[in-house]
Amino acid sequence: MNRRIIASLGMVALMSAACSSSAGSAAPASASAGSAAPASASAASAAPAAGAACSEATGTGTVAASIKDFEFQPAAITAKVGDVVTFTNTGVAPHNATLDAGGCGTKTLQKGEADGLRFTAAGTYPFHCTIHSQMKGTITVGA
Ligand SMILES: [Cu+2]
Repeated sequence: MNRRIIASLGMVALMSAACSSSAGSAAPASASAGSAAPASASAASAAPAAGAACSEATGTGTVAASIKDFEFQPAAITAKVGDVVTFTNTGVAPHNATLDAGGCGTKTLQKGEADGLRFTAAGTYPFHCTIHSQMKGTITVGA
């Protein structure tokens, strides 16, 4: 009896260990999205899921948007496939623009810094600032 209990406890331990390690590697972006600055770096490089349609593109873009404290301007951005949407932080606080779906986002921008996102597929891409989750916007990419 005791051996069966010990054996099944061992199974549970094994299963939960396997479970937590696979969950940990599957979605690091969304898990850390609420936290802060380092999230954008890992989100940009980590998950190619939504990133297939979007990649970080430094330099100037064909569509300009600004990030003020604490809103995106405009919040509804329109672009075409192949465009780089460049965000410039004109506020004092650090901000970023990260797709809600994960896998793609700007680096965290200090005041005056800019970073862009290049889109390779049409679609509607809601995004937010991972530092201030109330900051939201949508990028609509047309063909
Ligand atoms: Cu922000």
